[in-house]
Amino acid sequence: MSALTRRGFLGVLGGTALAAAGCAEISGELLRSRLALPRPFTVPLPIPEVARPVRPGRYEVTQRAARIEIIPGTTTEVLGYGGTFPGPTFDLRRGSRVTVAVRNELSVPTSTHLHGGVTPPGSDGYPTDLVAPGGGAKDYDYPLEQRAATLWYHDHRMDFTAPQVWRGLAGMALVRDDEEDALPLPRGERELPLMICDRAFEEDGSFRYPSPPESGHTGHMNGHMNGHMNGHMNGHMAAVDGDYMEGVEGDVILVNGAPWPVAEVTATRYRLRLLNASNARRYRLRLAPGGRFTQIGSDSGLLAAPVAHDELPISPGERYDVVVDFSAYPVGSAVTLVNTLADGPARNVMRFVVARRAADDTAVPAVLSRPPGRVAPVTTRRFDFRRSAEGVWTINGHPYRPGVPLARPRLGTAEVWRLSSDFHHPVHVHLAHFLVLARNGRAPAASDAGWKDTVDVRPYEVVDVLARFDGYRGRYMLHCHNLEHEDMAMMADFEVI
Ligand SMILES: [Cu+2]
Repeated sequence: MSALTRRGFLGVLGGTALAAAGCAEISGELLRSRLALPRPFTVPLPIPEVARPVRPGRYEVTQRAARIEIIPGTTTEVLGYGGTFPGPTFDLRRGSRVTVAVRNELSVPTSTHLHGGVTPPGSDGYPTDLVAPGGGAKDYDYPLEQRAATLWYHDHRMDFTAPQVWRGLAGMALVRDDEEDALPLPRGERELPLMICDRAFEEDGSFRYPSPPESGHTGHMNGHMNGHMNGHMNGHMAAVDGDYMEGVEGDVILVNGAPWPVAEVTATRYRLRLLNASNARRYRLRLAPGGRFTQIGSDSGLLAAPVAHDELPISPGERYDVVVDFSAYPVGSAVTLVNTLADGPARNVMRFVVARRAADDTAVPAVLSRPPGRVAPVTTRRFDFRRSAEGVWTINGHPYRPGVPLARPRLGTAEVWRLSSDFHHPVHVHLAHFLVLARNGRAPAASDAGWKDTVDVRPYEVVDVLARFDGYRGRYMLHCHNLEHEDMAMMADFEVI
């Protein structure tokens, strides 16, 4: 990147030059760890605890700081749901309403968003709907009137989502239903939730994150970045150093919070629920020495029929529900999940070791489910995701303006939303689920199949999605799920009327 900082580079040359420079698939700036990286494939894959209700329909979880061992031989202070990273996995059922009482014993405010949830607006984790630090609490109400799917939850605090998720405030939530239960898919120990994210570490094992010095303090509501106040209710504060405004990528890949873990598997089918929980890093996942992913589900539930992939691109916030058949490998094989977009240590994700044969009565049926069909859109709207000349990330030219909806879709209707972009912007829509209709006017990618809530919009791409507004009226949002972009104002409200 020569002597220019990346920020200067972008500012001078813009994204076209960035793409031309061969960085077309890279969506952030690498932050290197200051400690010796651990050897890959030595730490066993952890499986997060499953949250237990305190009584039927009610969970209680406390956000607190805790010291855990992530890099062997060091400890890391995490901000965790339940003091763990990842937080506990919520194993939920369609139509079984639950309340999750979140108590905040951290020193920073939080707002919890159930990503992929069809959730009433008051429980959706609006960025200014804060739970106060030092003991504040909020009951989040999740009716879960939605199809079985792999969801996740994470902090959504205004301007500080990126550093707070980086420090640990994320976990998975699985919704199950009768339709899915009736399928002969792998389950139990052969169903693995895999939260993939990258991090960097300081020499002492603490998380490394490029916060500017002033954001070490709290209560800086009158701070702002690049002079940009533009209707921002509480002023805009950069939680990340400007050199990293493209997004922060770490050099250590964690799966379920462990660096490049290894999982012993039997020579049978496994269901892998893949989640990219990274702030900015995109992955193109492959199996080495070879193999296929049989995709059975997307962000928002089971596909109508399975789709085979040699590789899967996954941008921040996206999920793929896949089956891998390890009987295709000789016993004793090492099967490595790799990211072909990265070189160096971050190319590895995790490893499976095929330990022994075992009986397998599972199958991937040719018909998986009956997802909701397409309905005719009532209108088309455009949302342009772009870095402004002033150096903030905007939607339709505006940095985030809380309370100013860019759209008012009607409950029960569908709309085409045309998403255009100057860079990598994984666009996430709250509440509404959508089908990808087209990329640059052409057919979507095979990996775009199914109902989704997050779509990878790449530099100079125009992606058309058909979004259904079902569930609730009220205030929701769409935003870029590159968390640094999100914090630098690439969000907008919409109101379902
Ligand atoms: Cu973005």
